[in-house]
Amino acid sequence: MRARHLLTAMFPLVAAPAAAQEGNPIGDLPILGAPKPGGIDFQNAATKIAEDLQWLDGMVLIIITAITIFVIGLLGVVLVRYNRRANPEPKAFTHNTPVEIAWTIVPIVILIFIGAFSLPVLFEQQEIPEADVTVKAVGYQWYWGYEYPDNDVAFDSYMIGSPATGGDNRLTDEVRAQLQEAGYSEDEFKLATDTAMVVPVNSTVVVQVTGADVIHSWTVPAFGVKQDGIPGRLAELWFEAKEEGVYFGQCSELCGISHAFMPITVKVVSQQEYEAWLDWAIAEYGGTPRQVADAAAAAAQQGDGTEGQGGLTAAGDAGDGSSGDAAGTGGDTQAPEGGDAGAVAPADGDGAEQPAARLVPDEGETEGEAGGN
Ligand SMILES: [Cu+2]
Repeated sequence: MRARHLLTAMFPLVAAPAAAQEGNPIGDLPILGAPKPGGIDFQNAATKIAEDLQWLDGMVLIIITAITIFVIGLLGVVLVRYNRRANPEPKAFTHNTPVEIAWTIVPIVILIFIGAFSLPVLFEQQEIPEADVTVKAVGYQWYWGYEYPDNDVAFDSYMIGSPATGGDNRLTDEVRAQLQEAGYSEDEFKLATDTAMVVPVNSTVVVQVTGADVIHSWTVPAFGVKQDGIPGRLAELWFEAKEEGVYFGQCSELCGISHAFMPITVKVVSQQEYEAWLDWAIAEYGGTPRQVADAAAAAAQQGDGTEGQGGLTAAGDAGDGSSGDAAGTGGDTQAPEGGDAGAVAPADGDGAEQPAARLVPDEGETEGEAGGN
């Protein structure tokens, strides 16, 4: 017993993931997006998308309930009034035109009513706005990798207690110690990761999701977002978190034996904390310092930017903010090494930083729409 305590006490020094996080400026945050034991409701909505989704769910639930009660009532009436004893001589007619028209029209009206509310929510999710922060989430078997393309920062995010952090996916005393060291409790086991995706509060975050090996799915329930990460494709989702805190998600596409052990941890922090973290991450993981990246982005937009965008197949792209921005990003990330941002931009503009162009390279207009609204 005593030795065990000693071990627990020693372990944070040896194997805690926090060791790799030394100097990380992000302090304690409340855990806002996590499942509750025995819970059946949604997690608290942390974005407008999640609020709208949950409202829609409630609204449709009312309609479903009304329909279900109505149908059960009808069945009850039929059972009582038209059984063999109560109604020994059944009528012989087979058609009733008014009733048939009603049971065709009424469901159509109900579906149109639902559609009138659900389509705007769908568009809200799928129309990707101009990003304040762009993060690329790459699903691997079995962890997530995050990249901040504007600053060339990239790191991996492993579940605390996974083999990569010295565990075997089980909750042991060492794992408890690791969780504690990283600021979590054992309730967050299988949710907490050693590193986290960090984003600023009240900012538009665009997450580009892809898979490196098989299909994964990046999901954070409190944000109301879920997007499959498909190898060879770059899909996008967006959110704007309203409150600072920790939000958890899990891979939501069965992706192999350790599918259950590749959770998602997102830390939403203030803008200042985010910038401090970004500077720390650039120093920790390597990347382009913010000032250099911003200057290069500005240069690319002024002069060479136009050229860079012209190099893309999309005419619609150059005109609209978000995609144009991404093209500028393509240029600026290369600028420190390549020297001339403009010369590099056309070549790498359709690389990792140019999602829309990748998906539909020949259709400028579709692209403009997809990226722009
Ligand atoms: Cu997965």
